[in-house]
Order: sequence, then structure tokens, then C-alpha cells
Amino acid sequence: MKKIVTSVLMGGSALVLALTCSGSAAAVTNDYRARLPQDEVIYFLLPDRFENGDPSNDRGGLKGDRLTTGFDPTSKGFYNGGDLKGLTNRLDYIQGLGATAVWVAPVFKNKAVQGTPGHESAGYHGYWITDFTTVDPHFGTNADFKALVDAVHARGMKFYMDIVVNHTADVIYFEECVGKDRCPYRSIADYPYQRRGGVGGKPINAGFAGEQDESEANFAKLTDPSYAYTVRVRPAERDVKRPAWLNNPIYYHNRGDSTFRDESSTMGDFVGLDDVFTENPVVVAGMIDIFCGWIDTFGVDGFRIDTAQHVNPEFWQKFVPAMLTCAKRKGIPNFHIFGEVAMDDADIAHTAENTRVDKLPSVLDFAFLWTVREVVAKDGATDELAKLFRADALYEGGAPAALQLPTFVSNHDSPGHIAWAIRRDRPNASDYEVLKRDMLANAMLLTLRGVPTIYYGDEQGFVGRGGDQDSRQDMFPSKVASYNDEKLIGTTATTAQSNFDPQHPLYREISKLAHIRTSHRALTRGLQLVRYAQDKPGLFAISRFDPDNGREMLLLFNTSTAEVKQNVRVDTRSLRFEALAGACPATASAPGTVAVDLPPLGYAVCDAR
Ligand SMILES: [Ca+2]
Ligand SMILES: [Ca+2]
Ligand SMILES: [Ca+2]
Repeated sequence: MKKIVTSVLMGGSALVLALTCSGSAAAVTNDYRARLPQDEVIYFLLPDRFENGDPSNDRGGLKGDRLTTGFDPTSKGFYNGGDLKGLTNRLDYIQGLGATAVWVAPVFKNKAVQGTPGHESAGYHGYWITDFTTVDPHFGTNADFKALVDAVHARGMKFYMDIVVNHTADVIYFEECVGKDRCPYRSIADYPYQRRGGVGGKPINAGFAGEQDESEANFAKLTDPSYAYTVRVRPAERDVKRPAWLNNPIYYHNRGDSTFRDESSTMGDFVGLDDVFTENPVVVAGMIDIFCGWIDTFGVDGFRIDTAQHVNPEFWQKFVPAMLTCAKRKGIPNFHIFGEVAMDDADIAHTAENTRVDKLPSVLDFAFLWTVREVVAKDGATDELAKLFRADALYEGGAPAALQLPTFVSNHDSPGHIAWAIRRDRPNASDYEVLKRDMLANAMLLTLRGVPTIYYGDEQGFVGRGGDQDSRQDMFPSKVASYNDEKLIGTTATTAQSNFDPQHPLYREISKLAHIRTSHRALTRGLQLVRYAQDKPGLFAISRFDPDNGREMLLLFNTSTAEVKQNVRVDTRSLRFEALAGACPATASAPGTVAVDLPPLGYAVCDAR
């Protein structure tokens, strides 16, 4: 990392030129097609929970009670009524926050309701797809989707789709598991492809060499899906999936529920969801066809890929280049692809592997989430941040590639919003301290490397209770009692009222920082150099460098509740600083050093002159 930074700084003539110009560094272009993935600030939302623009589609065109329509605005596990028209109407709010791209949870048609009797819930989140070619009627129509994407583009913003390849809705079931809560994973060793129901079973699928031979000739020999379990589909659901090839059970692994380890991680069902046989060349071609279609028809700007780690790497090695080719053909040179590789700790080797082996261009930065929560909510040492960025070398492409990792401090699967983590870990903190810590986390998100990805509701002080459904509150007036009981941060409002408030202190602070970011290339494209970290809470200082002129942007964070005074090394050419946020040292104390003075939980963005 140091070596790269040095060579950037040696870009002499550009540096001199920039220093003689007054005014701020070049703003990121408004031509959205020309922008790089790292130029964006992403806003992520679930359409069902954002804004209801059309009450007539709340039941998705279905008739009956909530177990048929999936609609129950009083339940966190059912459709609450939000849709694409509502989202289109709220683009002002999103753009006002400083976001330049929206990532919208899957819009494809879902199985409305799933689950064993008494444990049903709805596909309001979008991850239980039956029809990969059509927008879910609860959210609107394909025409509504086109209107949304066009409206986003008309504002110079980008649209990222959330896609799923790993599984479809739960349609296939296994005779041996009827009436049981779990359907245990049956391994290839115990249930080989060439025997029905176990090693001693009747010979089937003669000559099938296994999934590792991905040739069409080999897969032509796989004709009977009942090697591990007796595969069944209810008559009413035999034709429910689109495209039609997805209705054939031979295109699924059919080995029972994943234990999320060993072989089952890629071949097991994600809690009953039908796990697609992604090694089969028919499936590879079929999935490429589906998602090229969405790029081609709507001109979307990127994909977030759900459950990416549960698909075999060979699939991504073929799928990713195909998507990039489709995008280029459509005139989208900087199509972004980032996979979800969920983790519950900061295990960077685990996420980085998916960029090296699977060749995913980028992955959601779960390590960033856990590290920021560690230093902002708990008493983690600021060394943890230094450690996080030191490991950027592990990603394919190293530190420059890490600039494209979507970073986040909350999401729809993480336990609670960031505010929940702070409240849980600091039960005695005042509301003011919780708000300050929340702002500190957002300041890190919006200035450090990666692509800041704001989870909807964070900017309105939404909290949650720790479970995933609890973190998917309605932005429109909610009827869910457990949401409305929540004490929000930075406001006296509750989720019972509309929460599109541009005056909320978090909205204002995020908006300010987002605009600072997107108007300074050091913050979107600049590599980082850690200046100061320590083995306890306190100062974290890091510089980022404008790739065009080498100019330094010094970022300062105080994670402790005490004032921090510390001499911090800077570039010898950084003699004066303009404070873009917080209090910055106005001048260097001597060439190469500044006297930093930060209030408790304070932060500063200092642009060197
Ligand atoms: Ca609606
Ligand atoms: Ca199933
Ligand atoms: Ca899988």
C-alpha cells in the first residue's frame, strides 16, 4: 500500500498545477455512466417497507386472507404495502441525502407466503422468487420498474438490482420430510448420484460422473433427481416458475437443508428454498439469459448478488464475465457486481476468497461492519481499523480493488441498525452519546475507503431489536406495533408516522458528509495511509490521496469520550488545512506534522492546501 501511495504522490506536475488552482478538487462527474463504482454513495432499501404509492396493489392481485395474499400491514413478517411507485415518488428524499445510487431489494415475483402451518411468513423481502422475468405484483409492474429506473437515471443516479441465483422459492419438497421441521442434508458420499435413496439403492443416472464434470454430455446422463430424497412438487405449483426450465427438479440439488458447512454450503437448501444446480451448463446458460435480459431491457447499472458464497465458484467465473459483456454491449462500461458473503465476524480471508477464487468483482464489506461496530459501540482499539485496511491486500487487485467494496454499518440482515448495536453495548449511554456515536459510525462510513452504503432508516434514527424482521421498519406510517414501540434516535417521532424528514440530525449529517465525499476525489478514489492508531479507544487518523494530484485529505476520528491531543504525521507538503467537517489544525506545526485536538467522539475531514 505504501509503495502505491508513494508513486501517486510523485505525480509531480499534476500536483503543482492543482496546488496553484484555488477551489476544491474536481467533483465527480454527473454523467452516471462514466462514474466508477467507487464514485457512488449507495442507498439500500426494501420496496415493501419504503413508500406505498398505490394501495390497489397491496394484495398483489390476490384474493383472500393474509395466508393467500401475503398482505398484513400489522405484521413485520408480511407485505406492508410499499411499492415501486412509492419509491419513485421519494427519489427527491434519497437524492437529498446525497446518495448517487439506489440498491433495491429483489423486485422479482415471489411466492407470496411460505412456511409450515403456524410459521408462515411472506415474500415481502423479495428473496423467494418464482418468476425471474416479472416484477412482483405487490410492487407493481415491469412498466413501473422501467419508470423507476428511468427516473433514477434522469437524476444522474444509478440503479443496482438485488439478484438471486442460489435458490428459488420453496416449491420442491421431499417425501421423506413431510411433516418434519427440518430435512437433514444428505451428502454425496452417503447418497451418490448413481443410486436411488442411498448406497444400496437401485441404479439410476448411469455414467453421471458428478457435478465437477460440467460438460453437457455428462449432465445429459443426470435424469433422475431422486438420488438423496424422493422429489415432489404439488400439482398446483408444477408450472409456477419462470422461465419454464426452472420447473424441472433436475435443475436443483435436492439434498436437503444446508448446515452451511462443507459440501452442504453450496449444495444444501437454504432452509427449504430450492437450491439451484448451478454446475449444470443448462442452468449456467439459463441464468445468464435471465439477468442479461434485465440489463438489456432496463439498463440497470449493477447487481448485488444474494447468498453468493452458496454457489459454486465455477458458476461465478462464467456468470460475471457474461454480465460485464452484456452491460458493455448496452453501453454500461462501469457495471458494478458485488456479492453478499455474509459473516458474523471480521474474517477478511473469508470474504476476500470470493474475489480471488470465485472472481466476484466485489463483495459487501462485512468486515467493515463488524470493525466499525467494535470501535464505535464497544471499546475496540482503533488498531482494529488499521488491521481492517491492512488486510485490503488480500482482495483480488489489492487496495485499489478494495475501493469498490460496498461498506455499511447496518443492513437488513445484520442484527439491528447501528443505533441498536450502540444501545445494546452502551446501556447507560445518554441519548446524546448514542447519537454522537451513531454520527461517528456514519462519518467513518462516508469518508473511508469503499462505497458507502446507507441502509434506509439509519438516517431517521431507526433502531431495531436485533432480529432481521425487526430491522425492516416501514418509512411510511407503520401499523406494526413492535416498530411503533421503538424509541428512535435523534427525534421524538415514532414509526407510526411518516419518517421522510430531511431535518432529522442524522439525515442532515449524512447528507453533509455524502456531498463532501462526492465532491472530492481523494474520498471516492483515494488510496489510504494510516497515520495513527492505538491499542485502546481514542484517535484514528488516516490520510487519503487525490489520485489526480496527490493532495492529502486527513481524516480524524476520536472513538473515546475524552478529548484527544496528539501530534500526527502528514505529508511535508501539507502545510495548511481547510476543515470540510469538524475542527482541523489550520496549519502544520512543522513540515510533516500537525497538532490534532478532537473533542470526545469528534471527527474531522481536513483538506490539505
Ligand atoms: Ca402498494
Ligand atoms: Ca424446497
Ligand atoms: Ca447453492
